[in-house]
Parts: sequence; C-alpha cells; structure tokens
Amino acid sequence: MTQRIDKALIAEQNDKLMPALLEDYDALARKLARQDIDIERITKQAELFQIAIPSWGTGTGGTRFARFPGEGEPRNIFEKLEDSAVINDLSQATERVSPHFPWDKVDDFKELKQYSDSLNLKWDSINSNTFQDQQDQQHSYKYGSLSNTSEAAREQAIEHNVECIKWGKILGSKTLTVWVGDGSNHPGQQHFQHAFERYLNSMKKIYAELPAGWELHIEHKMFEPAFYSTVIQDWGSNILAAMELGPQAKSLVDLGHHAPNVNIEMIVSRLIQFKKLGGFHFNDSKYGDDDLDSGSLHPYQQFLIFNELVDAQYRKQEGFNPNYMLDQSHNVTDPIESLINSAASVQRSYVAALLVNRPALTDYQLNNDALMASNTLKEAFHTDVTPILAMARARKGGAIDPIRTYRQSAYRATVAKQRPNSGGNGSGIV
Ligand SMILES: [Mn+2]
Repeated sequence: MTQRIDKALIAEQNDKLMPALLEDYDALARKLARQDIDIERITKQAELFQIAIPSWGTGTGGTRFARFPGEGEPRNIFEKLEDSAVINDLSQATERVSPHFPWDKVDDFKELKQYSDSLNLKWDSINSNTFQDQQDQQHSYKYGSLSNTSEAAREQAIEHNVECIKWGKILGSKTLTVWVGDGSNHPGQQHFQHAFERYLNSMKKIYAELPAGWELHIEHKMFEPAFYSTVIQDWGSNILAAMELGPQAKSLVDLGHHAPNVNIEMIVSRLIQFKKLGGFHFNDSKYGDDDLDSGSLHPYQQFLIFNELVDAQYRKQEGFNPNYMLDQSHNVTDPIESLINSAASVQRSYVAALLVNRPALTDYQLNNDALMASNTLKEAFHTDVTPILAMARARKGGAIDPIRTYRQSAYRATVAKQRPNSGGNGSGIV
C-alpha cells in the first residue's frame, strides 16, 4: 500500500504557520517593491522551479569504508518512488525521478510507468551503470567499459546503454546520462589518446541509437575509482566529446567533480555559450567528490551558478534548457529530509538570482565598476527569500515548513515497520 503524507496534516500545519508567513511575505514584498521588483512575479517563477530526485538518493549512502543502513530504507524502485512522492508532496518542487540501471531494473517497465503515473511522478534522465560488474555479466569492467581494451567488453557496455534508452522510452524519459569510471591508477598504464578514441567510438554507437528529441549527457569526474587519470576527467574532455558526437550530446556538470577551487560558474557560462550545457548534479563538497547536501557549505557558489543560468534565461540564449537534478550521499541524515532541504536550497539560489538587477550589473561591467558589480550580486544573494519559497510551496499544496510536517507525519516510523532492514552493511558509494 502506498503510504503518503496526509493532505489534512499539511493543511493543519500550514494553518498554524500562515499568519507569520503572511507578515514576512508582505514585508519582503515592500522591500522588493522599493527595488521595482514585483514579488508575485518572482513567486510564480519559484512555483515553476523543478529539480529531479536521484532514485539512489532515497537510500542511505556510504563511503568505501562502510555503510550504516537507515530505518525503513526503500528496497526497490517502487519504494524509492514512494519516498520520492513524499518529498514532492511536501516540497512541490521534485516531480521528476532519475533512475539508475540496472539498480532500478524491473521485469515490466509498463507496470513501473503506471505506478509512477499513479504517484504523479515523471521520469528524468536515465543513468547507465558500467562502473561495476553485475552478477552473470560476461565481461568485466575492471579495466574500463566504453574505453576497455577488450572489444567484447566495450560492446557489452554499449549494449547496456542502448537497453537503457529502450527502457527510458517506455518511462517517457528524454535523456541518457553516461558516466564511466574508466581511467588508470598508474602512470603509463593507459595510452591517453587511444583510450579516449575507444571511448568516442563506443559513444558514437550509443549516440546513433538516440531517438529524436533525446539528449545524451556526458558526466565528467576528476578521480575515483581511477586515481591517476580518468578518460572523461574534466569539462575540457567532456565538451570535446560532446562536440565530436553532435548536437544531441551535451555536458553535465556535477558540482563535486572538479578540482578544488575551480570556477564552476565560469565553466557553466562556457557550456551555455556553445549550447553544450546539458544539466546538473547538485551537491556540495569540501575536499573532493564528497556528495554533501546542496548549498550546505558553498551557498554563494551555488548562487553564482544560478546567476549564470538566470542570465542565460534573461538573454533568451538559444538552445538553453538544462536539467536540474540532485546527486548526494546521505550518510547520517534521513535521506527524505536531506533531499527536501537540498531541493529548497537549490530553489533558493534560483530565486535569489532572479533578484539580480541585470541592467545595472551590465552597466557596472561596461564601466569597469568592479565594486558595484560585485555588490549588485551580493545584494540579491543576501536577500532572504524564505517567504517566497514557503509561499510557493503553500500555494501548490506543499508544506510551509516541510521538515516539521514530515516529522509530524511519522512517515519514517511507519515505513520502518513495512520495510524490515535488509541487513546490508557492506560498503556503498552511491
Ligand atoms: Mn553525479
């Protein structure tokens, strides 16, 4: 049976919080009006904001050392969808779910589509997995998949991606995201050019199978599991591959997959300029690919990325329609709470970026007024848009305070009884 958040509970909680929200919303409306910004226009845009939930994010993550399973973890894609529906019930910003195959593979994809329809959920990008071996797999990916020196292993990886497209068509997805762990751990282990050539040849075969209207998103990652070199190491290799493949191939930016201190917002601008920005995996990081909750450490960086995105929207940049998705690992929190928080954090960056006075910024830039240009961004970033986010949720039937309402619902305790712990405590990078 599908367990959901009772609409009456959301309404009851919202009734208690609405008077204070109205006070804060009106105060913010007056403040924005002084800057010639109509709060209602911003709130409507906040209501339209959507970010996809990664199916694997609903489970407890881990590190390569250990994983500590949480209570009532989803055991299959149907239960992951149930948790995703709860996140959307409360946040009203996450109506799409991104699956990972073969982790989420089912025998009957039509049945899965019917189930997601019944929860009012849609499907985002399909993620293929050729970075680990599956049971009964003929050829190992120990030495890579799409760039493996073995043609048989490469063909097997291509075939898996083509199957992912087939499943995605049934689910109504329009994107295939490919990340490979291919690379090397020793200098000299791999011929850089030949490995990249093998990867490109494999990707060309996958690209040839893309239906019209689909996109192929390439995800790069600097390190891990290969620690010396990876075949799609950085945005440079990524965009080269996307350009080589054709217009349906674009680059995906995972915030944790860059060297420390890299200017990610400038990479975003470059990808926008050349119509190669496919989408995002939002998360935060301190040391590397930490998969921390979005905006938990670097909210200004997240805002600056959205400043570029809103700028492209403002300039009506041709071919600009990136996918937004979360990609985080929840090791010590309830994944539902972290995903609700993170969706709101990314939405906050988007809404704050809408407040940037763009004509003034352009003027400061043209006149080389560095201080005022910087202050223009800071003014928007420092505006507390919490009342807009809460009002957008409330108007769509979501919760003014989604975490509080979630805890009141006791959803986790209920599903913990229905989903006994599988006892799996092995390592688990997800
Ligand atoms: Mn990712």
